[in-house]
Amino acid sequence: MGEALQLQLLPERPAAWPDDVLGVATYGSRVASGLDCAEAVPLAVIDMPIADHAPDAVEAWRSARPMRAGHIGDASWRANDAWMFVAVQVEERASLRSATEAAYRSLFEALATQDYAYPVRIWNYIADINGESDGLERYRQFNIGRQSAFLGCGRDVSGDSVPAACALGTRPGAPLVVYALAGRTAPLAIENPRQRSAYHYPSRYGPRAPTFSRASLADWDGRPALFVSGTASIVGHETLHVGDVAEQTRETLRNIAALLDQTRRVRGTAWDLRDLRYKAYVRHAADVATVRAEITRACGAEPDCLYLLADICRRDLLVEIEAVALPAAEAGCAA
Ligand code: 3EB
Repeated sequence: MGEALQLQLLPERPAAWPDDVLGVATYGSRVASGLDCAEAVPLAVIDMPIADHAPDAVEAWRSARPMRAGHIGDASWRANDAWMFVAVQVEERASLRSATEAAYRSLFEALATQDYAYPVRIWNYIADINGESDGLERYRQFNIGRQSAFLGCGRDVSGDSVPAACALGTRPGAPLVVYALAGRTAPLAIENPRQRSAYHYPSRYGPRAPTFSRASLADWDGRPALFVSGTASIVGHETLHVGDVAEQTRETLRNIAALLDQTRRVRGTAWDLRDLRYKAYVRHAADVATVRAEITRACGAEPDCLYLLADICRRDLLVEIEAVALPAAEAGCAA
């Protein structure tokens, strides 16, 4: 693997992690959920079934430069001079809101110890995301805790420095799992002209708006990497095509295409839907074939996409799609 950030998807955990692994997220319901602190690399274990029969999917982030690693609070991290990966796991004790605040404080603390000022992309996995506890939908509680940690740590909750993110549901009782990639230079947040910025959603979606940008463009050594947040069938701030998974998938892909257009306008990059690598979260197993067919049609050929079964943060959403475009690996480097 080369020096630029790389993402590799493996069918199972290798016996040992290569030296250039920054951090790992595993999906699947075979392994126990949680974060394994005994591992040599930060490992976010997400208890989420894979749609393709495969028991596990291992998402390994790699970058061939000298690494250091550590733990602080609930966070486990590994970093080189360009990228930092942080995995956080918090058991929910008092409330999801306080667990979220604790997770984010650990995340920001880990970044600060290594002078990584800029979280670029954050993945959030929340047990029973559409359930209710303490009289409020759990995703809304999560949003309160997240926003209050951002504010408490002196971070903006709107505008250019808000990281890209996603937030999906896991099994009730699972711990809160958050993982992130961060950099030392400010990424550019990209918003979607078709959608209200999530940090400006009206309060009918919850007392505190979600703190995330639609995409984040990082530039390392002149090579841009684009992280597209979880994207759904939302135009303005409203869910469209309730009950119609094919139309929701098409609307979601129109949103991602609009983000790529916007990225082209602000930075002159030239990515197209077919250049991205995807993760698709599908609420109902019976809808996976439809989602796959729509993604394949929009890309012109079947893209690299991991299909997962998950609850989405609004009850009326049936699908959410995230994506990345990474610099090509340098020629001549062994895999
Ligand atoms: C949306 O656009 C759909 O709370 O971090 C997408 C990506 C969504 C990230 C988050 C939520 C989040 O509002 C949901």
